[in-house]
Amino acid sequence: MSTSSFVLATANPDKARELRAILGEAMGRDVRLLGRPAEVPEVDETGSTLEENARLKAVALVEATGIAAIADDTGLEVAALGGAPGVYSSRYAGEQATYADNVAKLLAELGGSTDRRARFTTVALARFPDGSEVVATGIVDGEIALSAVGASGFGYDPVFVPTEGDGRTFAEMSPEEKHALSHRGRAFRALAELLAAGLPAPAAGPGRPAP
Ligand code: ITT
Repeated sequence: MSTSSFVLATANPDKARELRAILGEAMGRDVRLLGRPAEVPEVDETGSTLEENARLKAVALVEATGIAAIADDTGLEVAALGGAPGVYSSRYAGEQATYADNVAKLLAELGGSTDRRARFTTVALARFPDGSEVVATGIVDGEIALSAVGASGFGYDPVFVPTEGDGRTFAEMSPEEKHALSHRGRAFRALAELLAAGLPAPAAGPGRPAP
């Protein structure tokens, strides 16, 4: 893999900011990250898995720009809701839902449930113009808080309390604290290691999402 320039496939500025911080730290000067060109239409996330959706986004950007692309797809699975919102995390409260709408729906659906276990999973995918790929997964387990707390981060961060933390939600942490524990931090540090080693995506095993 000789490419050291990538276009970021995400249309979400909050995710782009996190990706630049995590990959900047993990890859330093080895990588140049270009923003998604505004004229590229938003990609329909029609896949049924995080990996399929990450691939759809990366392929669209490779086709539009001719250079390698980096994409991620992230889902929040809540045990008491049978794994919802999962791949529908961004549209949980409807197509035009805001972060606050999604958080409000999640808290309403969970109600007073004592089982508040939850998991964020990110599939990180680098796709090259020759069709080769590198894929890595990052997971963080936690619990859904009883109410939203904190103003950092984005999305479901105000209600997600990571198990390995100190009881604060992701939205109460600095970006560095969140990235050290987060699904996205883990997925992209693993992706950076695979890219540095120049490995193609393995058929199974570490670095691939669980079935
Ligand atoms: P792109 O597809 O353009 O990358 P997106 O916002 O649709 O942007 P995802 O499908 O990966 O990105 O994420 C789905 C939603 O999950 C996202 O809109 C947030 O509401 C939530 N989410 C993702 N990462 C999160 C994080 O680190 N913390 C909290 N919520 C997050």
